[in-house]
Amino acid sequence: MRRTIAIRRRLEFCIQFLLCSSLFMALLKILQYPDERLHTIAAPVPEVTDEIRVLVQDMAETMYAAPGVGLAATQVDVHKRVIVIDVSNTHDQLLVLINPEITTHEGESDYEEGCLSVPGIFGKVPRAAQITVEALNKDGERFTLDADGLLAVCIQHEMDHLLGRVFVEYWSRMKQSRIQAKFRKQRRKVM
Ligand code: K1U
Ligand code: ZN
Repeated sequence: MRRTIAIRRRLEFCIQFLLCSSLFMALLKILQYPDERLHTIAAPVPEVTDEIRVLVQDMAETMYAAPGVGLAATQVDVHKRVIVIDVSNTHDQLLVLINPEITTHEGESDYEEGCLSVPGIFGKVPRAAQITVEALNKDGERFTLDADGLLAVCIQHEMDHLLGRVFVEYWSRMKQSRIQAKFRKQRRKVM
């Protein structure tokens, strides 16, 4: 009997914990191409406030849940220069870039890219292979990062989002029209 009560209490604790953590977890809606709002140019963040830190937290949770390796604020309909990235397999290397600027770039890279706003579409885009980026972290401190490989490509992809540019827009008009038609058809089916 005592064992049953103990198990019940433990179960109640677990349910309460799950309820509380989901109450504080905010998964944001990711805009889907060809949504016009993806073409909005994001504004610089004048000051890294608690409101920005909440946005960063929500964006990180949304990115991990998607799952993805990056997310720009533009994709969640917030038009501020904020990016989250984690290219690690362990999901414990969150990189926050606020007001990012690329200061140097070198070489050429042709990674296969994906986008949470254009699900199921993958392809190459011309990108620099190595970059140096300057940004603010979530505490408002300025830092400089040298990046290559997937991280460099991901930073460039997310910075394009902040400029209202989606990766498929590097491709031919015909290819873009086909992708747009596919997504419009999918949306009609859902509605
Ligand atoms: O911006 C986005 O929509 C996120 C995008 C970032 C990106 C990926 C690859 C090259 C350039 C930019 C994604 O995360 S797409 C999903 C993805 O790549 C992925 C998903 C699960 C595990 C590993 C990767
Ligand atoms: Zn994207």
